[in-house]
Amino acid sequence: MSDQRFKELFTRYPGNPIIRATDLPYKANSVFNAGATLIDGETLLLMRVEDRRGISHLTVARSLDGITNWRIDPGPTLSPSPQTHPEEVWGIEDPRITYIEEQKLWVVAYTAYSKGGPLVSLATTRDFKSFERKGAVMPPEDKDAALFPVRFGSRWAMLHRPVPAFPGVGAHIWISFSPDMKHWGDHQILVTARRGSWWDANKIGLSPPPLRTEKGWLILYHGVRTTAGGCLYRLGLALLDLEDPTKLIARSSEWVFAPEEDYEIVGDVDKVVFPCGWVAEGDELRLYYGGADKCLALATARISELLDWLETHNGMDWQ
Ligand code: BMA
Repeated sequence: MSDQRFKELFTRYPGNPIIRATDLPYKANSVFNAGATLIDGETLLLMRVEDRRGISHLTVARSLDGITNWRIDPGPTLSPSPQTHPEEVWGIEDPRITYIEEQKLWVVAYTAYSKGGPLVSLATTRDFKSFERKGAVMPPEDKDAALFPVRFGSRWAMLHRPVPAFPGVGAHIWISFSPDMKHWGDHQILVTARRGSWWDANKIGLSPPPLRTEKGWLILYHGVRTTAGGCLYRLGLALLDLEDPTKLIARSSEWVFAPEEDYEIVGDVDKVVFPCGWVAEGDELRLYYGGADKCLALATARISELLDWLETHNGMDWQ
């Protein structure tokens, strides 16, 4: 339980978890880590569903208020396709959705679990019924990717998290650019994992896609702290320059959200909060996150409060 003496930036929906495996119209082990967007006046979640072989696919749920009465597709919406895309042989996971106004379509960045390790794949859709795959765009090991919704100059930009071959150097968030969303280059390290005892030491990754605000691109990222009792997944904030997203202008010192409730502490992987999507309506933000790799939960926040807090808790000097 959170400490009631201090106001938290994110408020959990009291009816959490909002979706469990038993809410699905078919048999599955778990439902978690959903991408989110608005479509036809409704909230759409593209949920990671792990079946009882251990292989994940993606399934759509829709709701008018984004909180209750989820209507879930009768079967998997997007299944791995190892015949046409061998890199999807062990499943597809953790989708992040970006709406590209210029092309009137959504780009889904997801993890394809290949025999060489997890990598970044992209697919596009106009209706979340049919999808067009662009295929693998980053080699393994790489995940936690999402596109920005606009071009910078003539190029698209993507955040992602490659894992280096040398474990000692840390896994950081990178930014890369592309003329066509298929061929990516100009790779640069953007947000580095801290070291030592920090909550975001050694391994970090993007959570939902970057969110445009008047002060910059708002980033929510997870920090993976390795402890004697296993890994702890917690969330912090960062801000990138609006015109030049290679410029990190603020970064939180403290984490802003951490596993506290039973459904976040105990599951298939304990002590994990893992958001892949958020939806902004005015100043109100709805964050959708996986709880302990087992269920889906919701928390809300005010964008203005997150930005104000980041100004007073900027930990840029503490790398
Ligand atoms: C990450 C991803 C997530 C998962 C998390 C905790 O590496 O695989 O899908 O929620 O680990 O197990």
